[in-house]
Amino acid sequence: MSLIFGAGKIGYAVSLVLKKRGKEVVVIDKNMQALNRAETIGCKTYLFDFTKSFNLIGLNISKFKEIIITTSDHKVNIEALKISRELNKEALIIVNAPSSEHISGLKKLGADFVVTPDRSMAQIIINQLELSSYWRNKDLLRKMLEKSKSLAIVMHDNPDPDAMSSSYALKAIAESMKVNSDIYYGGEIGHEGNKMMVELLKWDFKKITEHKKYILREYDLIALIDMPNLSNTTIFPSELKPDIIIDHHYTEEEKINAEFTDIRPKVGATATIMTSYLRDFGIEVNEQLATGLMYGILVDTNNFKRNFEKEDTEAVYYLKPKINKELLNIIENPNISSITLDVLSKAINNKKIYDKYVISNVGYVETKESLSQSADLLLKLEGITVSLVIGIIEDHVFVSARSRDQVIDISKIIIKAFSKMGSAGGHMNFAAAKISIGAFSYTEDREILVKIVGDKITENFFKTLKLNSKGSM
Ligand SMILES: [Mn+2]
Repeated sequence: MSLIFGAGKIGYAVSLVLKKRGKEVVVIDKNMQALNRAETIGCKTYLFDFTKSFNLIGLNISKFKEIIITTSDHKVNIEALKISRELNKEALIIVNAPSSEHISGLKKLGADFVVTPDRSMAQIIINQLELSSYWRNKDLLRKMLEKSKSLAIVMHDNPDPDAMSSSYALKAIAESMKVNSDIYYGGEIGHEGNKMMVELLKWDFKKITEHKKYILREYDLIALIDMPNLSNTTIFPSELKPDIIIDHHYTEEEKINAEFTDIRPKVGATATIMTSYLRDFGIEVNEQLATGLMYGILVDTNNFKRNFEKEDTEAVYYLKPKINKELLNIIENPNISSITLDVLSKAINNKKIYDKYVISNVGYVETKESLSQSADLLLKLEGITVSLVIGIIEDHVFVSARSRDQVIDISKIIIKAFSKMGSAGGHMNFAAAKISIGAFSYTEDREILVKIVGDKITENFFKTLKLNSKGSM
C-alpha cells in the first residue's frame, strides 16, 4: 500500500500509474477538489492541512510500504518526511525537492530517494540522446548495407563464441538486405566447446592466412566484430579501412575510425548489441543463431558473474524462447575428445605429489590445450594447491601450471624458473612456459628425452620455490 502526500500534478500522476498497476493508494492533501479527482481514479483520500497542524490522527503511517511526498511546498515536504520517518522506519520514502541542493539534507532526514526537476530533466535528455543515437545508428547501418552487394566480416584471429555468434548475426542482417557476406578469421578456433558450437550450429567460417588477406579487398564493405581495432587480427589488409565496427571492449589503444561505429564498453557482450539490431531490424532469429548468441553472452559475462548491463539481460530475455536448450547444454558441456582423454589419464597416472604440489609429465602430446586441461584436473585433487604439467609438442617443451594457493603467484614462479630457457608468462592462478627442445640434452631416444625434460623442469621449478624435491621448505 502506498501513501502519497500531495494530490497536485505530480501526486496525481504518480497515483494514476500506481492505480493502473493495481496498487492500493492513499492520497493526502488540504485541497478538497484535488482529493475528489484522486477519488475518481479509485484512491482513498485523507483531508489534512500541514500548514496548520502536524498531528496526523487517524492515519496509520506505519502500515505503508511506500511513502511518496510530492507537495509543491518544500517546508511541508520536510515536515511530512520527518513525521513519516519517525513513525515508519521501514518504508521506502521518496521526496520531491525543488533542486539538487536539497538532496543531502533530505537524505539526512531519512529520504531514500530525492527527485529534483533539474536531475530528472537531465536524465530524460540523456536517455533520449542515447536512444536517438542508437536509432540513427541503426538507420545508418541499413543505408550502408542497402547500397552494397558484398560484406566481409572479420573476427579476431582466435574467435570466441561472442565473436562467432555476433558475426553470424551481422551476416543474417546483411543477407536480409540481399548483401552477400563471408566471415573470416586468421588463427584457430580453440576449445572443445567452441569447435562443438561451430559444428552443431552448422556455421561456416573462412580461415585465411596472412598472405591471402588481399581477398578482403574484393568486398564492398568490411566489418570488424568484437574488436575495437586491428591489434587482434593478422588478416586485415593494412591499406584498407574498416567500414563497420561493432564491439563492447574498452580500449586505451589506438582507436580507428569507421563510417559506422557502435562500441558500448559497458555492455557484457557484442552478442547483446547484435541481438538488439536483430530485434529492431525485425529479423527472424533462427534456433542456431539464438543459441549461439545466448552462449556468446553467457561466456562473455561468465554466466552473469562478470560485468553486465540491463541490455544483456534484455537480450537474454529476448533470445530465451528461441534457443534450443539441448544444443546449448551440449555446447556448454562438450564431450572430451578421446585424444584429450588419453592425455588426462596419462596426467593422472604419471602424477607425483610433493606436499601440496602435484607434477605430471605426460610426454609427447598433440595439443597445448590438453596440457592446460590436465593442469586444471590435477588442481582438483584433495590437498593440492599447485599443479604443473609437462608435455612435448613437436620440438618444444610446454609447461602448464595452475595455482589456487593464496600465497603463491604462479606466474612469478614460472617466469623466474623458465624465462631464461624460453618464454613464460601468466597470471596469479595460471601460467605457462614454452622451451625449445634444444635446451635439453640431445638424444634420439624419445623415452629418455621425456625423462630428462621432466627431471630438469621439476628441478628448476622446485629450485625456484626453494624447496627440496620432497616439496617441503
Ligand atoms: Mn566479446
